[in-house]
Amino acid sequence: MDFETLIVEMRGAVALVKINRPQAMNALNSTVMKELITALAAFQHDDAVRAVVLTGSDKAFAAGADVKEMQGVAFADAYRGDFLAGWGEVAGFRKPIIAAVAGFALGGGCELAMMCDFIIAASTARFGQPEITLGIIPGMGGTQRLVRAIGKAKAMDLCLTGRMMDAAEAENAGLVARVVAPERMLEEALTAAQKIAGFSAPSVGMAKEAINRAFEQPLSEGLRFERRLFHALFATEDQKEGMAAFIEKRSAVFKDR
Ligand code: CO8
Repeated sequence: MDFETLIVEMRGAVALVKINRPQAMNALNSTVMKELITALAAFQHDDAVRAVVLTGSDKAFAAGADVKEMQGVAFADAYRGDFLAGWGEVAGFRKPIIAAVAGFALGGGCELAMMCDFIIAASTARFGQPEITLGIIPGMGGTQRLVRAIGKAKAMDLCLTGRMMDAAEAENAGLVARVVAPERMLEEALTAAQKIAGFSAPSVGMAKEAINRAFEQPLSEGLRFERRLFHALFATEDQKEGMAAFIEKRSAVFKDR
């Protein structure tokens, strides 16, 4: 796949997607959005892609939406065109997607990382929602996903002051799953993605779906939803294979059936 703002490489069954706008700290302009949506739509239908790692450069995962592109936007156009709504497609991606974050993940960059299933960060990573300094607020989930990830106190602190959080604070707060040395970050994310890619796709997909459902409904409904998916997996060949492999002390060979 050839893109202007993305570099896509296959690493086994994992698609590695790098945001590549070095001149603008990987700011997320409309081309990045369109290209990422196009890439994810292609991955969704490609059986060779079993997981995705989304990353940036060592300086910036993404320093936010492109301020230079946004500056002249008028309210009526933003409203009528549902400006930035397309980014929701990333959150709706059904295969596993890991954000591998080094350097700045600010504004839309932090929001994009939070749309992924989990974040593996380099110790250099810095997260923040500096929109308030520009006279706006987060527009793609910052006020909502951040509260769920790190709670009201820190979400308010970040969104109201515009300050940045380093990787250690982000890990302590629960935004980040793992923090590793910068030179190990990509390997760590690719290894995690390869591991997930080796499991049965229906169980991976259902685990993701059930966890995401926790944000949408009360506990009793979430537990019922989880249990129904759990029951459903007993209809798969992979459940029989996974359990037989455990009992026979061998590795499971999953067929996604
Ligand atoms: N947009 C456009 N250009 C940018 C952006 C950006 N967000 N960030 C950096 N750049 C550009 C700079 O303008 C500069 O370009 P030039 O060389 O032409 O002047 C180049 O990248 C390098 O940047 P700096 O010289 O500023 O580099 P520093 O190392 O001094 O600073 C920072 C790095 C701290 C990251 C700094 O660039 C910065 O503060 N950037 C802006 C961060 C920001 O405010 N982000 C929030 C944007 S608003 C937003 O994201 C709304 C979200 C809505 C939803 C979006 C969905 C994805």
